[in-house]
Amino acid sequence: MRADQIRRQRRHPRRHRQKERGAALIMVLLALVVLTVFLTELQQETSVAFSSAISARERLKAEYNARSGVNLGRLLIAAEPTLRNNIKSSPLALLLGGQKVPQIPVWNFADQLLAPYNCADSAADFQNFTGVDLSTAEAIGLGDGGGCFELVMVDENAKLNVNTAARGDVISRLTVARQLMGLMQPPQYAQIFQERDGDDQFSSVQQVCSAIIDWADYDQDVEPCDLSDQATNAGAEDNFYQTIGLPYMRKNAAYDSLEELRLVRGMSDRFWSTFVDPDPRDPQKRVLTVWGESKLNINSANAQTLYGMACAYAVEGTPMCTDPEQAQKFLTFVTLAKGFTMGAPVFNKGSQFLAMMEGKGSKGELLTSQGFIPVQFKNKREFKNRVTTTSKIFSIYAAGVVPNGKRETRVGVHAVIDFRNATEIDQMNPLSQATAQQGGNQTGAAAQTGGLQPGNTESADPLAQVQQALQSNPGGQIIYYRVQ
Ligand SMILES: [Ca+2]
Repeated sequence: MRADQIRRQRRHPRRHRQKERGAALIMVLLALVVLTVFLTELQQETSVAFSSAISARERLKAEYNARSGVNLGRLLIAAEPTLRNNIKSSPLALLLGGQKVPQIPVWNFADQLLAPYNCADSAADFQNFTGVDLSTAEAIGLGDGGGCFELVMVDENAKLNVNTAARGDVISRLTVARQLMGLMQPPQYAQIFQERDGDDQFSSVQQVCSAIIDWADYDQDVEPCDLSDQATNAGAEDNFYQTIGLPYMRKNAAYDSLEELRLVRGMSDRFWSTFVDPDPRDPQKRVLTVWGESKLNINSANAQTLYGMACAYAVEGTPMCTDPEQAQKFLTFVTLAKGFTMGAPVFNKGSQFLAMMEGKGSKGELLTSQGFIPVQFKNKREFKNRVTTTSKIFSIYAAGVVPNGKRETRVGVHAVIDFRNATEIDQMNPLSQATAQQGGNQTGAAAQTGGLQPGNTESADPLAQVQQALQSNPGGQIIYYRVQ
């Protein structure tokens, strides 16, 4: 250091020290700024991760609540034959047709009947409504705070099944053609077929009917949807879908889902809301299905489906199928009657429905007293072959709901269950039946409902074991499953 510098330092020692102190302050401030930014970032990231973890947890909970709903719904259907057997020996049987009690539509009351297994709120409602004391029942519901499930069960046999066309035989195709024409041909719907469809094309009733059938049947021949006796072979299927520039072709195989119908020629929003699914929030109102059997359940079908079915087999020029006023009379009568009977089965067999439509019997008289002109049928035997009073395929729409503060997480599950090959609970393992009889109650049968076998199988008769192995799930088979 030079002498004059030392001298200057000695003269102003404080100024030098002050300079150094300022630098430290700036460095501390800088560090604070960096730390604050870092912390804010960290906090934001953590809270985002936390909320997404919470919502994933809630979604999972909701999905499992919905799954519980589906399984309980399956159990309810599986328990229906047991309920029916009990009713047979009660005074109620006289009201429902003596020893031939038709299938009880338990599925219409699924939400109410399964309330004790739902969340605490629903269980409390059930308790207040029925007077049943649930306080002694332990751990049967979803409890408090775990969320609830909402359940709607729909009978797929109550809808007209377009997949019948995929069976490959002429009679099945003709059946679908009849039913579709019965549904769409009445004059009140003519306007729909004069408008442009979803593909900006025009399609007549016959063309739409053919398109729906040709999509599902495996062959390459056009189904003419011509129900007159002079019907002739209409030739090969055209290449409509390619011609109008769509990136797909006719499938020539069964529909996998109802939504697939949207791809078929002639579909428009108006068509959909008139003939397929009038109210997406209420699946009971749906008219068509892809999962049912080829038989329609006349007890659970809605008014419009019954109308289509009756017109499919009525003689040409029937007033109900050509006069909108007559059609309205029928629709109103059926809707009112359904409200009045609260879903209880009305018919024991198809012939009773035919008699009513022909104006015979007490129901027929009631219908004609409303100014309804009786219907004449072309082929009664075929009609009877196409209707049933027992349903085997059901849709379960279950929604799991989990509340969290002001938010609510909701997950929907749509499952279609086929009970055609399901073993009835009463026919399950003969060993457990014997135990149930000894106990004099149904606890043995109830223990079976989960499809589980009792633990002590070692001492069982080998024949019974083989039978056990061959038994199918009493809860039916899932043929369609979709989480929404
Ligand atoms: Ca085809």
